[in-house]
Amino acid sequence: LTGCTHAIDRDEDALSPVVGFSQSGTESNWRKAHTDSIITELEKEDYQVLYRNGFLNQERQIQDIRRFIAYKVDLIILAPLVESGWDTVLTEAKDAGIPVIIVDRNIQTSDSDLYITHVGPSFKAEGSRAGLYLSNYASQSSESTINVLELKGLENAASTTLRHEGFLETIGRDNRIQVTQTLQGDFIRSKGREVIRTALQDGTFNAIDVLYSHNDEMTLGALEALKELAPDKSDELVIISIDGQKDAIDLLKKGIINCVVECNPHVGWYVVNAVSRHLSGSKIPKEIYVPETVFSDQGDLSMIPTRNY
Ligand code: GYE
Repeated sequence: LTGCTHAIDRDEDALSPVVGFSQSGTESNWRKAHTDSIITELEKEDYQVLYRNGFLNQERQIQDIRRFIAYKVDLIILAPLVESGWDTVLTEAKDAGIPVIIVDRNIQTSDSDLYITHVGPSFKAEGSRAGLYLSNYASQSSESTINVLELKGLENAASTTLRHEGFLETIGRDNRIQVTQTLQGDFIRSKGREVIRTALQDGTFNAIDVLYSHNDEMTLGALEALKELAPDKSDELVIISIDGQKDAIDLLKKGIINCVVECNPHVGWYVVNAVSRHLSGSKIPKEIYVPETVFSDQGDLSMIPTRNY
């Protein structure tokens, strides 16, 4: 199989099972930590891993899955870029008798038998945790309105839709909090920087009190734009971010970011556990959530474990 970092010659009688892993991309340190965690834990358990990077392109991921099917892997792990559009290729995997485990973002499908389980965060809970930080903040504030700019991740990605839903549900308890502006940053730092720069230039950013950003990369981009065009604004702005990359935690410690909702990339152990249990014939739950927490200026920042991503 060409292009795999872990390419091997397929020996059908080999004892260790072969797992094909289609990752959506390499857009953030979070994503790289997620990839490393899965590959490291699989290899620890002697699985042979075929890794493919989808370069943020669903068509490429579909082709990668087809390669895995042609190669007759024992199991496929898919970290899907977007929610929909997987039915055809997953039906091909099913017809070939190859089980599929979804990791990170969820998929939407008409046939839930097309995958064994989903292993990843509860994105809705992450959105609620972000909203909870803000409604607690609001309860201590005497402002009559709190205007939020929501910087969203990629459209049609579960981590975007559910982080949005969970947040809205939670802030709805306090009608002073309103999302007055929504921008799309696709989870990419440069895109976050561009859209915030435009909002600063056209003046729409002036009325914003809170930045709720769906990931750290976009938050870092937004902060670059603020530094360039409105250096004082970031002091008064409440900034809520998601992931927990090292750079964001450092800015939380400096008092620039107020809250970082953790999204846990260290899912490898959970994924391998699901793979092994499935391959040994055990039934596994359809949804496996990984543990996550929240870091904020309301907590003890010295307790945050050292970040390696
Ligand atoms: O938050 C972000 C990455 O889907 C959980 O994707 C993932 C998100 C993560 O681009 O950094």
